[in-house]
Amino acid sequence: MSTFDDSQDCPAWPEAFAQAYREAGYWRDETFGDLLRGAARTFSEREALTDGPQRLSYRQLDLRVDQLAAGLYRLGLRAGDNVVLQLPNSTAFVEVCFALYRLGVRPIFALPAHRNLEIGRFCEFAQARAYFCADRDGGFDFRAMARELKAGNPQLEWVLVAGEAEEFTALYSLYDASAPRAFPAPSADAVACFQLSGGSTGIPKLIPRRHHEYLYNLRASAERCGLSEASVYLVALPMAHNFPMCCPGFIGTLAVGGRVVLSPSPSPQVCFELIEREAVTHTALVPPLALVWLEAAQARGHGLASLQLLQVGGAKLSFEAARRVEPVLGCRLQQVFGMAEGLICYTDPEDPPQRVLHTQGRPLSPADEIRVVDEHEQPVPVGQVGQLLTRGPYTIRGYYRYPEHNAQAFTADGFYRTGDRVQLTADGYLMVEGRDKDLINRGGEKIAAEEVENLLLSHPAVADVALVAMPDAFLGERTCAFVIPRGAAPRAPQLLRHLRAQGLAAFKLPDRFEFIPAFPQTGVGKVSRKHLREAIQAQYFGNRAQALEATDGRG
Ligand code: OOB
Repeated sequence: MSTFDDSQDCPAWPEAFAQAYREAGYWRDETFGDLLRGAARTFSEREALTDGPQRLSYRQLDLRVDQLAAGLYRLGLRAGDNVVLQLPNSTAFVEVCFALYRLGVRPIFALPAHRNLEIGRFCEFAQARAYFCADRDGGFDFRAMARELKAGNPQLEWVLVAGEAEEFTALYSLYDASAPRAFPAPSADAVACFQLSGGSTGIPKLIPRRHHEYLYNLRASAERCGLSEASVYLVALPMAHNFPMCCPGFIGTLAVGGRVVLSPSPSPQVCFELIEREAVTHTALVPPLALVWLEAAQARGHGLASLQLLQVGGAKLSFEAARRVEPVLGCRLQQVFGMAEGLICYTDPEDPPQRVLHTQGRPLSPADEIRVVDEHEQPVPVGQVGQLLTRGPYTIRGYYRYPEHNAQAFTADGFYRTGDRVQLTADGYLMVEGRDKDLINRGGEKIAAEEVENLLLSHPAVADVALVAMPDAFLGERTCAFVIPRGAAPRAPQLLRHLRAQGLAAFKLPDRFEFIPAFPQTGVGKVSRKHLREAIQAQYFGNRAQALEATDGRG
């Protein structure tokens, strides 16, 4: 067993908790590598993965993962190394992911939308030794970006490309069929991978997920969602995200011997055809996509016969949309309120409509501890709204290499301050009512206001800026940047060009700019984001007088 020590950089659970979670059977002595090996033994010739015309059985997948792990080992990757993985939904993603797990090499799961700025920060912060990317995807050439990344990151030794590699290393050239190899296996309590936290201000908040706890997360989720060997799970969202990966996601499906169908796009045009052709039973979406699917199904006049359960989460699903899922798509709805840091809440497929339509579910584990607290962190009575704190067998105790932030993000006794405002019902279900943290949730994609503000501030024509959420019927929230110009007001396209030039992911570009002479202030002289939000809301709904009043600088 590998003895790589990660306890310095990745805060772990205190021993008493670890022991209790092991004794209760939540944590087992199992790694992701073991999961696939076990599944290959049990489900051998059953189909594990469907990716367009390519179909792989459990046995084939396991073998290819071994071959790739051997090639990556020969290349020089070792247990405890960090790498950045940015691949579209594809067989390559699954194979790279499990090959790394077998070696104890730790992938940082970047999203396909991330660009130079984000990827560069991950590489630098985690001292990544390798970057895995596609050749091109969605009209973007990842090799061109990799060139820039390499120039800025001397520790980045390898760029591994799925597809046409140009001067880099082709992933397919690494599959080593010569002889099976044994590697020192990582231990079950080692860090398996890093998920990303919604917001970052410059220092990425990497979420260390360990083999045993993340496996508990996905196995318990598979059970809660009723997955079995007969299930067919469609990966419509980007598979790097915690939701389609482990809640229960594609790995939860593989754990129970089901079949995973990969979609290159979440659009109904692509997904409906796949669902019908492959008899898909389960899938997961964010609310804006659920709306698009509802429209598309309504337009064609019938639902999706094979689909049993549609999971929707990542942002709040409106009651109006929730209500339409069952009649229009012909499947059950499951609301999912989760976070990459850990806690996941699900409504149950058998719950009465009252719960499925109005709540965001109840925690996955009987060992999940929930506190709903006021501004002094005192518990509020049931039925009142407060901030959600949580602790449990799959909720992290700290971010990677970020002690200053951990001191704020976690209580002294290890509860994670989620920043979400919730209300707990008498029967233990949560209703998400809003948010304390300075994060904008654009249809499930999270944007840290401060990150975008800092980049805008580096433009010479920007004296000050505040990014706030504006309500949006489709995405839930969009972003509006209130800018105090320096001299003559710049034009929005100039500022967008400035942001793009710095390599910011497109989903973080402000949807709207407002130029104002001064910010409204709070009682103590801070920028009143509340007033700005109200101003843009009023303006959006046509009440210009009120908007101007709120932004005239006196607030
Ligand atoms: C999921 O994970 P993240 O890490 O991208 O974002 C977590 C945050 C939560 O703290 C909350 O603010 C928001 O996203 N959120 C929801 C929600 N689900 C997540 N807000 C309202 N209603 C919901 N149903 O987004 C995630 C992780 C695992 C499963 C599902 C989603």
